[in-house]
Amino acid sequence: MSDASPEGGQVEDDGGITLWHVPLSRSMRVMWLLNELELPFAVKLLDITSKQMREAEYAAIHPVGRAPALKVDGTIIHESGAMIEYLCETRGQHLWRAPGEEGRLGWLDWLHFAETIGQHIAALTQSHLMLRDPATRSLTVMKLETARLGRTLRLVEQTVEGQDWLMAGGFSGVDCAVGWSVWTAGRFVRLSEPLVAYVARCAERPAFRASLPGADQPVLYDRDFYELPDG
Ligand SMILES: N[C@@H](CCC(=O)N[C@@H](CS)C(=O)NCC(=O)O)C(=O)O
Repeated sequence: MSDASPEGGQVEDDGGITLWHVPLSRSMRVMWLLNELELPFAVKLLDITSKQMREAEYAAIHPVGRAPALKVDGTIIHESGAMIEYLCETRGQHLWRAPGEEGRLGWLDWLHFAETIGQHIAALTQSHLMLRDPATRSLTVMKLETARLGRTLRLVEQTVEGQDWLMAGGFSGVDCAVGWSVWTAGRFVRLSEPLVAYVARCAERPAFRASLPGADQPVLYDRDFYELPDG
């Protein structure tokens, strides 16, 4: 489905879809949805552990140096939630809730709630992975962010206790957004039983599996679980 290329960089507008992607990061949300929709797309792999995302070539795509970036319909966009909404709106209406349609407000709420979870994941990723010298980490902040991440998951938990997917009507685009967040949160907090079951349902989907990194790809996370340091 995807045409993976090892480096980020400017692409000509050939009318196709291109995803700039850090394997396992938020860009996986978008890759998962593209795979659910069986859309052809090109992938530009980025290595978050190198300086690549700060260099001029990628700055031409994403001046802030983050992932994902998506070129679609001749425009490059920079927010995974916007990518999910636009792809559903233009190419996957069965996974969307259009304005005026039943469930619209709930769908929109979940799409953005994915980032409420995501901000705590980002803080913990920074502490556990990016700050390599333990002396630069704050245990207080790490504990606080872990507790706050766990708390955000309660909203998902109380929903997926009673139904398989976030929307009562079945799997939709917001499961790609929130599902990635819950799956990744599980690297930092112990997930409750309903959340483990929800993540397992997500991970069983062929499109999810097709979005996992290949063996040789640089990945954001190299452990299944990051314990809080003692103290
Ligand atoms: N809200 C943005 C967040 C993008 C973002 O911060 N992505 C992370 C990877 S998950 C990143 O690029 N981090 C690199 C950095 O912060 O320098 C989205 O969902 O697209």
